Amino acid sequence: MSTKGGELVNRSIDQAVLDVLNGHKGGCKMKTVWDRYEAQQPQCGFGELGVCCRHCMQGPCRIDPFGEGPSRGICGADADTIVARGLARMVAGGTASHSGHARHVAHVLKKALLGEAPDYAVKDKGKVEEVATRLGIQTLGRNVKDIALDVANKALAEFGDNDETLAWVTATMTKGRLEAFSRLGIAPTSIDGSVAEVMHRTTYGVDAEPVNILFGALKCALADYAACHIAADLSDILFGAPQPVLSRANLGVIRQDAVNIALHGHNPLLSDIIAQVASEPELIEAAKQAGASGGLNLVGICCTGNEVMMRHGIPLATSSVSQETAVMTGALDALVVDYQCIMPAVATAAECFHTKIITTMPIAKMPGAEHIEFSDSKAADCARTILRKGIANFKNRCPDKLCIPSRSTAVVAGFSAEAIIAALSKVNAEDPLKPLVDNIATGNIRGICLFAGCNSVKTPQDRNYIEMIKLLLAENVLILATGCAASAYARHGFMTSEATKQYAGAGLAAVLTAVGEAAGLGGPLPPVLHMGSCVDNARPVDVAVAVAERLGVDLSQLPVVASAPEAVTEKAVAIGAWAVAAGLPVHLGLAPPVLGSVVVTKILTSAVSDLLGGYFLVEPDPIKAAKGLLAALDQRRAGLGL
Ligand code: BF8
Ligand code: SF4
Repeated sequence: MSTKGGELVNRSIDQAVLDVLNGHKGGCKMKTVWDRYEAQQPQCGFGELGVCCRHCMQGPCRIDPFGEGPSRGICGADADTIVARGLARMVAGGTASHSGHARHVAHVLKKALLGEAPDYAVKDKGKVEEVATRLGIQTLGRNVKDIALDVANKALAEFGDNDETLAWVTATMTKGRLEAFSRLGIAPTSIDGSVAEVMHRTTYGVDAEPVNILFGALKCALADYAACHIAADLSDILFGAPQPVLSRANLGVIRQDAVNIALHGHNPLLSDIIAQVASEPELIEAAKQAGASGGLNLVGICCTGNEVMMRHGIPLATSSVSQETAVMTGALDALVVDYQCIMPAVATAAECFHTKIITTMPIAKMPGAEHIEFSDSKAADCARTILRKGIANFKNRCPDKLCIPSRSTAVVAGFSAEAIIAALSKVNAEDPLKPLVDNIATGNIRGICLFAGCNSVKTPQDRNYIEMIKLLLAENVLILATGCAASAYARHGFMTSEATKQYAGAGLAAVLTAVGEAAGLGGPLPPVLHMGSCVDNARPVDVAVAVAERLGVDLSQLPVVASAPEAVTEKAVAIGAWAVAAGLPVHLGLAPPVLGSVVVTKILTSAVSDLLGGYFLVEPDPIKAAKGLLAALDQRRAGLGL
């Protein structure tokens, strides 16, 4: 088995993934994402540069990047227009996904409060108060259900027609950001409206001005930010704000002696209920009766995995690009999916094994899968039905096909903004942010880097993450992580006290030790704080905004940067765009399809910085990328006189 990049090792640096790729018993029919990537070579250069357009049926049109062929599409659109339109549509796709997730949670919260979804209830009363207060909803003397209903209604109103800027933007951003958004005309007033507007302005014969299109994309991206924040807030209300929790990560969490059921996708609405009912004695007994002495074992994949790890300590099996390897262990009795980042290839992989693929959402079905429709009015019954399917499938497991790597690492996850503030308050109860701010000022913490985004087949899985972080930690940069970035650091052992001792520079290690010990963890905080799934990227913003307000500066002045070194999805593009709007330098390890336009590339990598402070930094080499981020942090420190 070879690949474009050479040996198998070039597919991933996760040894558990390599163990399965090397040792699986799926036979020669078994193909993975890496085989299919190889079969796609060479990929279309026009597409890679973003200079092809299919927005009308006169096309497809493509622009010759070398200047020898057509410089305009049939309608007259040039490379700048075509690239900007394509990028804006990626942002709209990402926003539609996050906002679909957020709307779903908001509807279920409302139904729960009206008694129409009896398996859900307000779990975190403190969060209801916190969100309501932030939004200016009256809380004094009111019962929590009424307050929560106002929050749910306010969230649902964000999707429709509004005259004002979205409440979740106004209530969670700095004054300086809000002024910049209004000055540039990018403050969104409707989540659905922003997505629809991008689709409108990028259709045949509407917006041809690349700068104007990019402003439209930024407005949509800010709607994506609001949607992510709503999803995180409302999930906390229903299921509790995460608190530090011990767990494990990597394929070794799949157990030979148990019925293994993987939860994959993004939305916790079903997976949290599955996590709750999985401890019912009848189900555990049923698993034992089926022959699994170890009972029931839930594991997570992708962001659903992050959600259930953060709230229930359920171990994480693997991340997006390696999702097929979970099936290839031969020990996954069911793979339960909701939506987003689920490769249809899991059903193809399951043809070589016994795994039952179960789809649950009406908008996300897949050939080869069994569909058990999720009903929020009967969520627990639905969860039990799914678990029983997995249990019943245990008997079909073929012992000859097992290939479970023994590798897994310990993880401390669950660092919501609330959990971070709570840990800091153990050091200074009066002023919890003071230890953080003081240590940034002294340089013990040189800056903060948020790692987000996916694992891509275009680079060895996890390599960029791991090489970058080793350098950044040694240079005293505190790391926050979400999504598949969090998965990478979890699987490689960066979310433990030991990792702080091994990798953090002296200043950072001292701070993490002081906070960890004060918080009663019996050792340092991990050097990488797992803040959750991709919608949870709103959580680090909350921390950064609190720090900015404490210092009386704007987000664009803080020594805070972000990186998506292996980004894949439209959702990652939307998040990257709003992080730039929030004022952050944002590193991308793989170039998005924009390089066919010099104008768009220059705007994204430099001109936007004059307007918003944030900008994209594209650098495939992880060491150069880490150095670039350090330089950006130092520039900001100098700007603050540090
Ligand atoms: O929302 S990091 S591959 S799993 S898109 Fe998907 Fe990317 Fe993973 Fe979560 Ni986020
Ligand atoms: Fe070609 Fe213009 Fe149609 Fe795009 S919108 S396919 S550039 S004619």
